[in-house]
Amino acid sequence: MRKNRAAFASFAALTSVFASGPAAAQEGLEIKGAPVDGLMGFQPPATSIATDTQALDQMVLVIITAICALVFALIAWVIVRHNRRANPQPRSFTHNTVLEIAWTLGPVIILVVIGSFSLPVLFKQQVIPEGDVVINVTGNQWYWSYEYPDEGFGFDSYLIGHPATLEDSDYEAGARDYVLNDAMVAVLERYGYSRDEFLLATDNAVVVPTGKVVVMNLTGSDVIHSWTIPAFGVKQDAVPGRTAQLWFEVDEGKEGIYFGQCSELCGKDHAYMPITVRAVTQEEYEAWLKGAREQFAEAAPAAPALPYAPSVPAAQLVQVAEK
Ligand SMILES: [Cu+2]
Repeated sequence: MRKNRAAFASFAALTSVFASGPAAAQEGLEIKGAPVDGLMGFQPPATSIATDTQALDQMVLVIITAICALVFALIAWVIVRHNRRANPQPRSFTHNTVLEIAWTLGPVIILVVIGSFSLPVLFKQQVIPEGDVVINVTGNQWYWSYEYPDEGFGFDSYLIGHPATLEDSDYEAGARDYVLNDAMVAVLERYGYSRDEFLLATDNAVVVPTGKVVVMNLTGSDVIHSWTIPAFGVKQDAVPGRTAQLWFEVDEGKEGIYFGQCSELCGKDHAYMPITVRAVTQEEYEAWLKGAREQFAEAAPAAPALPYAPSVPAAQLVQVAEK
């Protein structure tokens, strides 16, 4: 009986995958950065940082595969040729200068080769360029707050399914906090998403222009959170009392919706504070800014009133760092 039910559940899951068809578009934007059932590996890269880190991963994978093959071959050779039966009288030497130099130099050369490729990628990630767009990000238990300090507005971003995103009529229709049911699917659709995006989609998305350098200043208001978009190749802890930075530039032509999730265990609703980024063209970005300035003007500043909240433009932060 139990087996039947499991089989039915997996069949139902399978048919729902086929029935849902292509990812739902939101305002003409395709969902490009999201996990896909049954796939392995990285999400398609949308920034040069993600392209570089994925290439580095491929290169290191080739190297470690070769090393493992060599070590397994040596072990097999020892087992077959030097066991007690095949080699009853082993020789008794303990040192071999040539061999010892080889197994010291070999790994050193391999590490230098890997380092010569990995360090430039690391510096590219960690040396923060000047941003065309600066966004202040604050992790809260359990939602994200965003500020566009140069534009003078900010907003909070909640998982669709969080009480803040549900109306009385949704509850009357059967919606329950954080539970995916038919009523919740209706809520997702109201926000322009489908059931596939449950636990990924948020009410307000971070909007960034493609082909522009985006610099984020991150902090936490309560505990450590971590901001990431896998397709961008960025992940940065948001630590209370500190301001950390990350940067990315979404490739032109890669306009779309990208998802990430808080990646530092931050409490009981850690699983319910996803990240949604909408990468749009410069023109669409400017149009969004115009509407957002009005939409979010009334709202209180998103960042909490703490002395370390990064409510200052990046330029000032750089000045502080230089002093
Ligand atoms: Cu968190």
